[in-house]
Amino acid sequence: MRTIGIAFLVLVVMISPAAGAKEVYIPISGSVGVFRTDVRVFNPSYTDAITVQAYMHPTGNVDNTGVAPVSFDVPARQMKIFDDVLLSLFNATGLAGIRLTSESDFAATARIYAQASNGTLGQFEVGVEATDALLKGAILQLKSNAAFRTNAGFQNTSDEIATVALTLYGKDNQVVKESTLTIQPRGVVAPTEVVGLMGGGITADLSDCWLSFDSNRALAAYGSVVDNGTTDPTFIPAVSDSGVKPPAQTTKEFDIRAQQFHYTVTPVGGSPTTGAFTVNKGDKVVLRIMAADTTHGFSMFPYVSSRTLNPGQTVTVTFDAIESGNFTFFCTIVCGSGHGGMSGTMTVNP
Ligand SMILES: [Cu+2]
Repeated sequence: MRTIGIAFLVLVVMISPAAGAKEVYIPISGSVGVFRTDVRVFNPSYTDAITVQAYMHPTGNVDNTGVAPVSFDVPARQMKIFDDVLLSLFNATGLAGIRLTSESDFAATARIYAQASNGTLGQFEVGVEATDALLKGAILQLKSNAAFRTNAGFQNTSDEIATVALTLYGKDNQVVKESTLTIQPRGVVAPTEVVGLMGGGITADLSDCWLSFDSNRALAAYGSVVDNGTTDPTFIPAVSDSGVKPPAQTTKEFDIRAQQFHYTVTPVGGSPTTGAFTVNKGDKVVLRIMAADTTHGFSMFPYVSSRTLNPGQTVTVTFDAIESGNFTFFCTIVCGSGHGGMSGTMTVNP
């Protein structure tokens, strides 16, 4: 009993993150050409120094799971300065996302900027906490036309491949294009002009547009809109997208032939049956009903009100199968000795 108790305690300690443990992503940083990135790491504790592990994840959508961390301490109540972070912290250049972890609480922010002859031109960058990385998100307020360009970038916060469905919406909020992006474990997709990111071939008005993503792994995602006239850049963090896309509606079509004293039902592309057919809840149902010999009727409460079927004429009815169950249809015109038994059943599966 005591052994079991100790084993349980050890297990709990192993799977519980330490109080205040934190993980923060800087989705893009650069030390290349005129671009530099400054990072600040803040230790909120009044009493204790903290130790932070920093991982540099180069862009290029490569598997970065093998990257070893660099470790640094932040004394109590201090903001640690990493100007030109790739060079100062990792002794590296290029473009990379950064992952910061600690057993203690901390915060991290960044500024990515271009160096010009008369100063710098840059944008603030949110440090994305792991708990704020998104499976489904939207990047709003994007612009891609002659006046502005828009880049979007992604950092995979997991050790697994991320499969990401991207949907670009234009100025009229209609879907412009859908695309799939595969991101390697811990991979970083460099800021990519949104038209190219979606595979090109876009003529829609993108002067105000937005991008949604739906991923099986959590992402740190952002957009960056640059004024082509001034090169003024704005960093746009992704926001959560809680919308759930309804499944596409399926249309089921049937030809129904009424004759003394039964209904023959033939699904489009299928084999005829007598007096029965089946659809699924939510389907759009199209019935093309005709009388083959004499005048018959067709009624199926609550989906189809009573119709008269004159020989040679086809009556088409369309409805959404919103309610599941079995629904009886029957003849409403006295058509002979077997009229009373002339019926059938539509089954709507849940
Ligand atoms: Cu009848």
